[in-house]
Amino acid sequence: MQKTAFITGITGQDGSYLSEYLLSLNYKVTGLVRRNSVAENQDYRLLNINGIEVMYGDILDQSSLLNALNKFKPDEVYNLAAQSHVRISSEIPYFTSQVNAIGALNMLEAIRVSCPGVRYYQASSSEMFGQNIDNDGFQRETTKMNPVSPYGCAKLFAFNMTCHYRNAYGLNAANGILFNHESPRRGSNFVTNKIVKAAVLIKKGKLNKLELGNLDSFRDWGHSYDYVRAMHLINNAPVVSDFVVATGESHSVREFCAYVFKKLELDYKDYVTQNPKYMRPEELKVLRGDSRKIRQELGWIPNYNFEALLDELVDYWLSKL
Ligand code: NAP
Ligand code: F7E
Repeated sequence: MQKTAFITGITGQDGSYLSEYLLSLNYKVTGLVRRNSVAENQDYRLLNINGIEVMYGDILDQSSLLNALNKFKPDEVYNLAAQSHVRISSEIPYFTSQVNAIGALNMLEAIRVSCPGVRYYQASSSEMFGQNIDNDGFQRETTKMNPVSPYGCAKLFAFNMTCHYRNAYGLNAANGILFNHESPRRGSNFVTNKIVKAAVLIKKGKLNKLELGNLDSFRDWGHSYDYVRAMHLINNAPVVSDFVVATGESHSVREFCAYVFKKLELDYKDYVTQNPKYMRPEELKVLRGDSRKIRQELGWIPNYNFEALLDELVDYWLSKL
């Protein structure tokens, strides 16, 4: 029988890749879309994906969540809705906390009262670890969590609530603790597409400098295409549990710049400057994930490595600009 998935945050980077992936598995894909004053901006990432059914709603509007669950009667729910920008979360901490923390609680409560049997996936984040790193240099499911941003604090609330609803009410609720993942569909104010887009503009003579914040933070960057497959595996795991999803490779922002500019036959040092505007009140310095649990228990393997991801981004911006 055909399964139905309901996705909040369906218009985002991951929502669009997850929709495509679930459609390829013959799911009926449904989702929640926020009203935008420019109708074209509402769902532009979904424009080339056929067969999705959406309704207007908001993760902060409990009635819209209950209406959606009642209408779509999903087998699986993916809660991806979030204010997902870490630095901006310091400018709008209250809003970020509402959406990322209370929004997740709204979804859990709506499921508890209306369809407690569904499988629930919560989009948790490596940002929850803060500066904690195990002795071997990795973060994993058992690593202590002390977030260093309003975004991370709100995500930790949602993570804990997901565990609590699983333990207290028997919900099939799981967390994916995902490390950074990117794609051509990533917003261009995240560092990856910001760097690649600017480097291509510089190469084409349309820009002469790129202002960044901290060049010496390290991230474990994967591809959204690989990570939405992990979300589906987690939401169908034989035993409901939480999983880290990561490549296990960590690179600095500086290394990212060096690779991209070199690929375009440029030297990043000639163009990249630092602007305090892009620094964070408290920087998370190093992320590097150990994803052995999902690889061993659920058979997840990423297709992209660091170089393949960056090559795809460069090719995308070269053809787009
Ligand atoms: P994204 O591109 O920023 O997408 C976020 C989605 O949430 C958008 O569809 C957005 O709608 C929606 N949204 C925001 N506020 C909402 C609200 N009040 N009600 C309903 N929907 C709302 O983020 P992403 O990269 O796809 O990430 C997906 C999820 O994974 C997020 O929860 C993020 O925090 C988490 N995560 C991401 C990463 C990563 O590296 N990408 C890593 C770990 C965890 P609009 O289009 O209307 O703004
Ligand atoms: O920053 C540094 C910045 O904004 C990466 C989200 O998906 O992953 C993402 O959060 C690094 C940081 O992603 C600029 O300080 C330097 O060290 O691309 P980002 P993020 O903050 O790691 C986690 C796992 C999530 O869950 C989030 O939703 O790059 N950096 N200069 C800069 N970052 C930005 N954005 N802009 C700069 O100019």
